[in-house]
Amino acid sequence: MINSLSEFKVTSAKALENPDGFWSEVASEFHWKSPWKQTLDYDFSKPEVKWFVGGKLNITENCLDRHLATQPNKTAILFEPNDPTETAQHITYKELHKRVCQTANMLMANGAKKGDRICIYMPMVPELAIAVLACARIGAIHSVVFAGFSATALAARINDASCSMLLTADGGFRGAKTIALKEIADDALTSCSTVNCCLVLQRTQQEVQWNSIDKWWHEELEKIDDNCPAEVMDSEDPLFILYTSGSTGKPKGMVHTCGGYMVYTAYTFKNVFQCQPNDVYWCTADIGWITGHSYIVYGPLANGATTVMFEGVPSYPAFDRFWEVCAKHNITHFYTAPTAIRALEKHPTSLVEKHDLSSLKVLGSVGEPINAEAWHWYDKHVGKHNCPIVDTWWQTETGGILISSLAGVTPQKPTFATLPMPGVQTVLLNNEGDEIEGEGEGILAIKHPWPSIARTIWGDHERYKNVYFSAYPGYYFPGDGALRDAEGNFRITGRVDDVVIVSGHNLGTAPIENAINEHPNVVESAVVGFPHDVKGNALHAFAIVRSRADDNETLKNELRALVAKTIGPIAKPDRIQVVSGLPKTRSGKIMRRILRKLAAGEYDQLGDVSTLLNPEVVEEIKQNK
Ligand code: 7RM
Repeated sequence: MINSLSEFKVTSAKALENPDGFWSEVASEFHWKSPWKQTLDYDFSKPEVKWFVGGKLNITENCLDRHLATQPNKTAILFEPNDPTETAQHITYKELHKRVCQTANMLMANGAKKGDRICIYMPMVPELAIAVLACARIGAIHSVVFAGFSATALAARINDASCSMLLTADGGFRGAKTIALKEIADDALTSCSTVNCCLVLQRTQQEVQWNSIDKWWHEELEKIDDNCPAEVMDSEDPLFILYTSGSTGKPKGMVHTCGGYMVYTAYTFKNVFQCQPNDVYWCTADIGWITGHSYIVYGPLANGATTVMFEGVPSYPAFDRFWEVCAKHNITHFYTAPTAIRALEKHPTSLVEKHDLSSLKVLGSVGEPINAEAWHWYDKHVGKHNCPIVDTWWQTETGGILISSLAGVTPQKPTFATLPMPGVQTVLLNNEGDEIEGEGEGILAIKHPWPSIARTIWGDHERYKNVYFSAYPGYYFPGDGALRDAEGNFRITGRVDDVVIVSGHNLGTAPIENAINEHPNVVESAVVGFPHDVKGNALHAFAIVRSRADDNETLKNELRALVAKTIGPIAKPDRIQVVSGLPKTRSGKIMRRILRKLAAGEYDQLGDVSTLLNPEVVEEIKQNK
């Protein structure tokens, strides 16, 4: 663990000078079934990246078996249920190991084998983490789909990866609501021919329909023993697929591999959060997102930490639930998203003050740029000016944190993610693709691979190349803009492509437009983000319709319902505006830049609209808002 600023500087310099030597030293701390022959083999022009080539391992031995000798009775997963009156569960490393092995055997008994894709559509209960690890144990590739997604979105992801199995639950508790997961899954499976087994966990006990491929999880487990040797995996064998939205309607199945992902998530967890042996670490994300994969499951467990899994929401039963849970479990590390902070900031600070937060040592932020107001509120009311805040910048594609301060070790700067991790070579580019030196603002790019970079997009390597390696040859292009101060600290300014971060959820505007266009009365649509004080960004949809009614409320409701059904409720636009045309270039490309300014009400910053094919629509859009 890096313990001082000078050690950080020395480590970063060493990693820059000799990346292979640096990462091979980091990787040697893990349990490998056989050593790698070459540390790194890469060519960004292909693109191809391989780490720890020829090495054999199983990530679950590093997350579980390794700790059995030293700390079998330490809590691995601390589960806090949605309902605060339901008892929390402390699952020890020994018990977790046993349950993962048993579940792995259950998967195999139902036909799963190495290389199969298994879709996981589950609530935030321990069995979700166990299922993820059970897949990894047997070398099946997990594809977790967030339990807030619709049947259509679930089916698209199952079909894209040709999953042979689905793991789900009867339902899920989320605040005052229950979500009928099995019903949604049934709906999805009517269009998924590759799935031949569906294992159903009992969580809510609600009534469910039963199909020939369905089996109850608890009944299957009864017949299963808990001896399950870990499958031998190659470093570069896929560990999981996780979908993220892109600028076309089709989600991108990012593929992460076993060796590099393990080394990098474990290394960054250790150094960014600086967790000590008796600490209790809580990341409030859902395992359905990369943050949950890397920093609820794999990173903390690889370090033998205690990781909290929370089933509920920040507002249930009241807006002090986060603080109540912090006090109840003596949380030392609290990692959440700016959107949650902004939502909680709206409520009286007495809700924070009524709980004893003195156990807190480190706070974290992830998912979008944290604005100054939220940063200071977090620092003052939650951290009592006594906890370093790590603002961690990274992506589904990067697997782990690339830019962040190290808690209490390197300096923090409000609204800045600060410095890259050792071994991460971040640069700023101008529009021509030239590197900007020193202070400046531009496009963020990375010029050397780190171990957990996604290796491909499932089934579409060409798209992987086009999206991440073509805009600026020789660099990985994340799609974010950034500015850099004189000390080298980065502040991420936001997306430079058509992805909008709404409440920390990465939403592609294209699939939302596709959903809206499904409506028989819609001719064309464009969706853009605009700044929102709680969600960070919200969506504004512009729609051209065939026939205009005096009152468009019915249409707008239908469009929102269509989006909710196709993508999920989080993608519903806050505003829908019926327009007679969309501003377009002469070649017919929608000028989203102008729509973004219009949605933000920044009429004086539209720039020159005279080159448009139809400048008159800009005036119309301004008038009828
Ligand atoms: C981890 C995660 C990725 C996008 C990324 C950024 C934005 C994430 C920060 C941030 C500013 C941060 N993965 N983003 N973290 N922007 N500061 N600390 O969120 O794939 O879902 O989203 O999120 O735009 O490209 S993600």
